[in-house]
Amino acid sequence: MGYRVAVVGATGNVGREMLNILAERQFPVDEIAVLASRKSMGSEVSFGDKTLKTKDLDTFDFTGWDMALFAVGSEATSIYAPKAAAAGCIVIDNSSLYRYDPDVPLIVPEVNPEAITGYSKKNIIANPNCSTAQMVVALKPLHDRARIKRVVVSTYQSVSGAGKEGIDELWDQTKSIYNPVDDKPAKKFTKQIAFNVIPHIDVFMDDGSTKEEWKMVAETKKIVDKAIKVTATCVRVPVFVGHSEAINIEFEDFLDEDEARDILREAPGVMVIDKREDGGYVTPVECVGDYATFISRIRQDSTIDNGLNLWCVSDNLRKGAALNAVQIAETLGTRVLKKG
Ligand code: 11C
Repeated sequence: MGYRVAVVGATGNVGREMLNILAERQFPVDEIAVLASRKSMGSEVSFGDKTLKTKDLDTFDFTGWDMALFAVGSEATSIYAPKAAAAGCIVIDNSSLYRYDPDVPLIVPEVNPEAITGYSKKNIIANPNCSTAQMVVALKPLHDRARIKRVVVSTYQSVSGAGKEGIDELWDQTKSIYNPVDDKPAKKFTKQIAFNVIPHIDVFMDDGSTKEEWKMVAETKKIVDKAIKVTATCVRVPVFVGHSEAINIEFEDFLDEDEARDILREAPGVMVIDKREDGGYVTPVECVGDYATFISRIRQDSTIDNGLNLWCVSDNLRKGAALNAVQIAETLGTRVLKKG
């Protein structure tokens, strides 16, 4: 016996990846509903070897459905997630709406699967921001060994984090560089993204940081340990898929780079590719379509007593969004619902 699963926002980049990953991982599905806004109603999406027609989210009755994977913005989530949850359907939400709610668990299955039981207060589980998800998969096993005091992270985030409009803007601007008559001014991003980098993701906060940077701080504390201090600089780069991060970590205890490499090699969800030679590291184009969080360039930071540097790359549409949501569904299945 399997589950009755709804995918909300099934025509978007993340919704389509959720369907691909549910099929790839053979999640035990008895029935699947693909839901979208009325304007996309009737669009077709793939689920394994089947083609499914989307249904209208607005009129869908969630009663009797086990779980709904939400991949829509916070505004639509604020309307439909409480409706689904009230009908007894457990919501796994990819938006930021519930992440910081103390009554909603924020889950990365490799890191804090035990916290999933907290879902019952609101019938909602939150999926973290993509840049946090890949970082905490790398931090957790190192924290367990040597206690992390402080993290300094700089991100190099792909345009797919900003959705289809972000992808289109990089594509169109890149082409227009070679055809200046067809000028494509910045619309989705605040400055030209083709052949450029932009140190600004999401809105500005009062302290001068951006919301994306704030999310990395707040979410790392909620998922791993509230004692960990994080400071982040988040940057958009002209890459289609795959977020990269340069992470500097200060520990309470000494951790040798070779031991760190061994710990990460054993860690769930992590793939270490770390040869000290030309090309002996992972770049975003190589991680597209993969499940793993890739770690390279592991090395001691000799400017402090207990410091390490590393390079962390992952597919932001997968581990950063759809894969993590499906892993939450799997964890819910094995730890709570126990049907599959
Ligand atoms: C980006 N990280 O790359 C964002 C996208 O809070 O779920 C995901 C935003 C979020 O633009």
